[in-house]
Amino acid sequence: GEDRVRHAGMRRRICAADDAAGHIRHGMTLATGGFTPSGTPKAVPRALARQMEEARQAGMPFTVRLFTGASTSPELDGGLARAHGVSFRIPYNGDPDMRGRINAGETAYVDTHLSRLAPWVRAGFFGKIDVAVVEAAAIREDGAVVPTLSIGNNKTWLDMADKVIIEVNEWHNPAIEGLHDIWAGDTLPADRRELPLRRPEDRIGETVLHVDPDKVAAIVLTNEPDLNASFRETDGAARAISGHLMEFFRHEVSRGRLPALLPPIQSGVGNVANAVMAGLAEGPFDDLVAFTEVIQDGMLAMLHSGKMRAASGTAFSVSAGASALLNREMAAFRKKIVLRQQEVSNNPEIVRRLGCIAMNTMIEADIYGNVNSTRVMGSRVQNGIGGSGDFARSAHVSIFMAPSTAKGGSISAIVPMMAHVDHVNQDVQVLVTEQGLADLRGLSARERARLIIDRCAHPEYRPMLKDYLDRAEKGVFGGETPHLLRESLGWHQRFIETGSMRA
Ligand code: 0RQ
Repeated sequence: GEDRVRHAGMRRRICAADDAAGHIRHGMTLATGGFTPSGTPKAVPRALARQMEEARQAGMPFTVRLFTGASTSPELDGGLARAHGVSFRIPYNGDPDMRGRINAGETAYVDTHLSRLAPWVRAGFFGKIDVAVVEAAAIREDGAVVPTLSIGNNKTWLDMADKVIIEVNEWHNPAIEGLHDIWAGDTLPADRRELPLRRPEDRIGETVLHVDPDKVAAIVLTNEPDLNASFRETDGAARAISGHLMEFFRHEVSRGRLPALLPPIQSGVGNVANAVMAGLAEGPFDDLVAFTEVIQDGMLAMLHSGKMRAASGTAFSVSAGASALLNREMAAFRKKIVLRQQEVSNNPEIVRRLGCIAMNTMIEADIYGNVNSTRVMGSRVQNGIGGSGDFARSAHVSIFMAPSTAKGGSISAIVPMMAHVDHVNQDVQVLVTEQGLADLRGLSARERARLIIDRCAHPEYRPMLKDYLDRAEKGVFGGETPHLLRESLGWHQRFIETGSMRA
């Protein structure tokens, strides 16, 4: 353990997790590492949750404002939420307990584009950061910090926090040093230069993070893997979505609209995204590259087999098995993978320059091709927009996908009008469900509606959608994007009242 902390001054800060957590007090702003469970600090959040719970039992208030990279772990988001310890949360959450607190109105939630948080914090939009807690694989003699399996916003947290706590996790293969690329040019707009990144594998910065040793209040030694995600078995709908997408790519290449060496791909996480990676692994395209946010099992397998040449991201989201493989073969993976801070991994300037193909999962789309990624029935937040907006708007081709129904068929993922919008139709070129694929490029609103209903809607809901569109087109206010405003949100209301969108 201690040999991983090679800076003499910082070595003197080694202490127990409970003592480290003692630096965090009621009302403070806490900024942590973690982007998915990868790189999420472990011992200090556990200790903090205990201390919050004890305070609560004693009738003392103990809440923090929590800033992270994105989602974290059941111990950090979950543990603090269960202790009623979070008054404010930004920028993304995937934990069910935290989601419960947010939806109950107990935790104020700001759901924002992941590439924007660090620059906005540096600009002072959200006040000061009191304490940062990040994970490292080692601290070098020169005090430089070797990150673990995510970068997220850690550079900005180390730069901006008054006090820093570092968990040094011995579990990681020392060969991890060199995996990361930390760009130093994270300036405010007036001094900002172009990001000199032309290929996903380009390295434009340093392999380590820096921190003022005087700010380091505590170092905690750990030795444990991340609480890895477990993927569900790929189901039929996900496989069908992947099949439609592969056919679309082959067709686009044969028409000369996409190069045979596909542009860098971005892929969201989850069951459907994993099926798409499996489709690509078996498909005809070689030398794939990814410019994405999260590198998950499917991508790692392609990097391992050579099907994918290189990948850029800000974090891994891998199963326990893939995480063990990654750790074991880190020296080889390090040559093909670059982890960056999230304002670079998700940077719209680079996404536009590279011409990425963005593939994200949605909750629902409306017949005109607007997409809701975040709010169930318009009001209950699921996770957050995450990086989908960073990529979707700037991508060469932006694709959204989902099964055509949810909750056993009682919900149609294609609705007349959405109760919440994350991605406007201008940022949605292709929609895919297990039913089929709708290529919306160059289509008017009325044309998009016909195509989405025919290709993407579930057969059970298709007649209802056609009926809505027919009547809307004939309506007195028909217009270019025909709607019947009294009915347009009626499907959601019906679900709330009856438990089903079926008429
Ligand atoms: O509910 O958990 O109660 O079963 O939403 O849906 O089908 O498990 O799919 O895990 O891929 O999540 C859009 C939420 C999809 C995710 C979303 C219910 C469904 C289930 C989860 P249960 P699934 P996924 C770039 C990518 C935004 C961020 C982003 C997401 C639960 O992909 O958060 O794009 N995206 N990041 O039953 C009611 C509907 C529903 C619905 C699904 N129409 N109505 N409930 N659900 N559709 C950044 C990264 O790479 C991270």
